[in-house]
Amino acid sequence: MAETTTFRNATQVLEPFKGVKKVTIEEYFSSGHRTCQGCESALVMKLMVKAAGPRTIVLGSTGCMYVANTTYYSTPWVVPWMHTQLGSSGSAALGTAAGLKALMKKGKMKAEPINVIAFCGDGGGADMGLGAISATLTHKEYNSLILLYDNESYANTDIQLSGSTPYGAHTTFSPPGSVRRIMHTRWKKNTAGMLAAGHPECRYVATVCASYAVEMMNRVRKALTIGGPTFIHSLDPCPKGWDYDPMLSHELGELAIETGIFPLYEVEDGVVKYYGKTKAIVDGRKRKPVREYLLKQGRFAHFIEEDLEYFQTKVDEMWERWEIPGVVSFRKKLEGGA
Ligand SMILES: Cc1ncc(C[n+]2csc(CCOP(=O)(O)OP(=O)(O)O)c2C)c(N)n1
Ligand code: SF4
Ligand SMILES: [Mg+2]
Repeated sequence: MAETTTFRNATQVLEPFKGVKKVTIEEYFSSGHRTCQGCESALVMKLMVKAAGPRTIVLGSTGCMYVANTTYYSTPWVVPWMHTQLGSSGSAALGTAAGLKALMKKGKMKAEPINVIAFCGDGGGADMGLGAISATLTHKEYNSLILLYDNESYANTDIQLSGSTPYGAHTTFSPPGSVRRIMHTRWKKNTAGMLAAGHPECRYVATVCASYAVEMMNRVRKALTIGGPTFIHSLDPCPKGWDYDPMLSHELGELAIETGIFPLYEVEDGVVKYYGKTKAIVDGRKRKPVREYLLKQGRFAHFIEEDLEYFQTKVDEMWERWEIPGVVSFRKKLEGGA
């Protein structure tokens, strides 16, 4: 069989949606799941696969988006889907992309571009599966998207803290006590920045939030169109783990961006581009105080004034002292100082 462009890394051409009215109506993640009311990660699944379209294979590592989406004999996935082990989203993406390419090359299946998306949670991606994701991002000959849905805990096993859990949050591994109030003292891992900086041949890394649905879907479309392995990090409010009324999910996503806690950006061929409300901040709009975001969530209910101030100082540092604000955490030298 003659070689076609498919074997040279052809991808589907997925033009960006030009506004919400242009978004396609078909759903590929529909009813049949049992995630919590207000679960943003479920919305991320729905938008992710809506953006990708029907010629897509979804692979998902263990976590809420596996367990709550696969009740016996019931599934919300309209496209082919497979579960993979907790730390394996990277390996599953690479293996599937390579397998498809080999089958098409041997003429065992029709040669056409098929999207391969592997998702993982923060536990499965930012912690346990980081090595496999890193390996996949170096294999530029295979097209795949790894999407990390970050609900900031190991949620499925009852909200244990992960490397992505914010400073001071109350989780089952960090309950505030009367002797020690703040049990989790580490700052959140900068996963997207780390993966972008560490994989110079990966053509596309982006951060997204489903509170900005069209912008989010367009980043998924770009990641699938550009070619090679790509990575998207999505911040997902989780009513159960973050302890808030489910009706606040959308608002909390917005506040995470408006306070500057979770910057929205894309790194395309090594060039950083901020977008949405984050771009407005970079262009001079004042960031909202972090307390507006933190105090809406029960996981920070034990915070006293000094904790809020510490959190604010750390976010200020991200914007004022990081070499690339909100993206790369190398510190700029202070004028006249160290
Ligand atoms: C190797 C391995 N260790 C532990 C588990 C138990 N386990 C299942 S889901 C899960 C939590 C995963 O957290 P995350 O990736 O953040 O996804 P979430 O549950 O938050 O959606 C854990 C620890 C497992 N399935 N496999
Ligand atoms: S625990 Fe959080 S991530 Fe898991 S299903 Fe519920 S809201 Fe979604
Ligand atoms: Mg998680």
